[in-house]
Parts: sequence; structure tokens; C-alpha cells
Amino acid sequence: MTVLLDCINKKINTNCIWLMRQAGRYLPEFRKIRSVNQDFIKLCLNANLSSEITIQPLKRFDIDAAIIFSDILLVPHSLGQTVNFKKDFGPQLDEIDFNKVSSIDETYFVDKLKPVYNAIKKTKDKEELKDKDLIGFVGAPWTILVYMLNQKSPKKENLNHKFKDKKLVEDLLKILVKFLKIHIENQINSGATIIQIFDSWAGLLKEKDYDKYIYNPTIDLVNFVKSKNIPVICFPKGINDYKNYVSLVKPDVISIDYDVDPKKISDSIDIAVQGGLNPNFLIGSKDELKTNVRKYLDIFRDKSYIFNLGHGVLPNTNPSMVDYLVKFVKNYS
Ligand code: 1CP
Repeated sequence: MTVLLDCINKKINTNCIWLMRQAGRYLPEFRKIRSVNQDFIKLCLNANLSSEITIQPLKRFDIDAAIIFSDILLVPHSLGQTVNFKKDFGPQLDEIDFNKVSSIDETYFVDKLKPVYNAIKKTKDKEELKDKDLIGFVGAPWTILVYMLNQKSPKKENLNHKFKDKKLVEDLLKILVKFLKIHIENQINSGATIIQIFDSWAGLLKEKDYDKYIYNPTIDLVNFVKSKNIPVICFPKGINDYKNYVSLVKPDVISIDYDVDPKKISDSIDIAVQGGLNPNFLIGSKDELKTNVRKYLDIFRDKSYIFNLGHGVLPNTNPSMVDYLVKFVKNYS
């Protein structure tokens, strides 16, 4: 058993912790590799380097899991849509060619993603990961679709005209569900022990659209992961109603964002919960950080809870604050 699985099943009374974006730009050792690897997609598809980056935070901090260094946008890339990461702008995708995307077959897709699977295989046997989980992940179909149609990070209200083409949206969602399952299956077969589904743009939708674009496609993926006897964590960032999401989608763990009231979640949800802390607290004072971390740990004291953030570690975070956080969580009782 790993610490995280014990925490999910509430078999132990010590706290467990990992952090979204625990590998990344706030770490000087990551920035060093990144500075000589300008092409971000290529870096993700370099199995040796992505395995090394995955382990970097475990060398520094006593965290309970690794998450494979990769990106949710490798899926559009592997479906033939060019993705560039531009400095100070974020991802930029070429306009979608639906005919091209719909002609991609499994062999082509898996071949493109082979380095991710090789990185998982290399990482799972590393000493630093002994008795720890290796988390594999995908973007939820809706979030991937948002990037594929919008071609860049969306801000509220500015989804482009392509979203009005309901047939395109529905056909693309079906294709994504199929390929995301393939990507999940290959990560599991390579050694991922938990799967997290990131629906970072769930908050863009109105509730009337949740069934079609969030619940139904995600349920399909969640059931698929469960059929492999692997726990699944869902992070529907910005969704209005976590309780309803949990009762319909039924993940093993629900990861909450920083805008939700943890007390309300604790009172209304009876599955394992992850996360919540606003990553901005890692940029403020230690006292303020401590007060807010204590709030989450106290509220979820008698529940199955995995400590994490309500979104990823920010690039301007000082690693010494992460160190302080991890030690505080581990020693708090
Ligand atoms: O150096 C750089 O410029 C790259 C920064 C970076 C990193 C470190 C990006 C670009 N992606 C990643 C890695 C990454 N992405 C991981 C690795 C594992 C870890 O957490 O340590 C994971 C899990 C992701 C997932 C991811 N990518 C999400 C879902 C989580 C979230 O942040 O909401 C999303 C939306 C992306 C897309 C993405 N990748 C990178 C950027 C700048 C973006 C766009 C974010 C946005 O639109 O706001």
C-alpha cells in the first residue's frame, strides 16, 4: 500500500501531500533544463528529461506522490493539431482541421505519445518513488476541446464562433473520449498507479450544459479508469456544484479549487477530498500560510483527505515556502 492509497481509504492518521505543478518553473533545477530546451512539447516528449523533471520535487520535499511531467495538450498534438508554447503567452494551437483529426488512428496517436509511456516506465522504478504513487493524467474532454477550438487559453466570455457549431463540438467530444481512454490505458499499462482528470475550464460552462459537456464524457472516462482497478481523481475547476458532480461522476477522489468553501464540501460530500489551498498563500507570509493550511487540515481532520492546492504552484513561488508547507502538513496533528 502507498501513503496516498491509505489516505484515500482513511487507513492512516498521518497527513499526506502532493502538489499540482510540483515540477515546474518555480524550481531552479527545472528552469535550468528548460533554458536549453526551448521547445516545450519536445521537452515533454524527451523520456529521460521528463522522468528526471518528475523526480526533481521528490528530491527536495517529503511528498507522497510524483505526477508524470507531461502536458494535457500533448493530446491535440498527437491528434495532428500543432501546439506551440509561446513565452509569456501560453499555448497557441493551429486552427483545427477536423477531417485530419478524425482520420488519426490509434497506432499514430500512441506512437506520438510513446515517450510519455517510456518516461512513466523509467520513473516508476526510481528509488525516490519507492512505495509512492506515480500519478498519470489527462485533460477532461471538455477542457481539451476548449483548447482545440479556441486555440489558446480562454478568458471568460471569449470562446470563439466555433463553439456555436454544435455538431463539431459533439463529434469532437466523441473523438476525444476515445483517444483519452487510449492515453489513460497506456499510462496505466506503463506504471501509473492513480489517474487525475483535469477539467480546468469546467467553470466556463453554464449549468444547463454540464450534462452534455462535462458529466457524460467524464463519466465515460471515470468508469474506464475504475474498470482497471486504479483510483481516479477529478478536478472540475470552477464548477458550481461539486456535490452534484460527485454524485453523478462518482470519482474516487474529488479535487477542489480555492474558490469553494471547504466546510461546505466537508459537510456535504462523503468521498475522499483533495486540495483547496489557494496557491497565492505560498507567496505570502509563513504565518498566513500556516493559518490557512491549518484551516483545511482541521476541517478535513476526520475525513479522507489528500493535502494539495486549489490550482498549480505558481512560477514565482519560493521553493523554501513549499518546503515549509510540506513539513508543516506532515508534522501537523
Ligand atoms: O516552462 C514552461 O513554460 C512550461 C510551464 C508548464 C509546465 C511545467 C506547462 C505549460 N505545462 C507544465 C507541466 C504540466 N501541465 C503538468 C506536469 C506535472 C506537474 O503538475 O508537476 C501538468 C499536470 C499539466 C497539466 C495542464 N497543462 C493543465 C491542467 C492543470 C491546470 O493548470 O489547470 C493545463 C490547463 C495545461 C495547459 C498548459 N500547459 C502549460 C501552460 C502555460 C498551459 C496553459 C494554462 C492556461 O491556459 O492557463
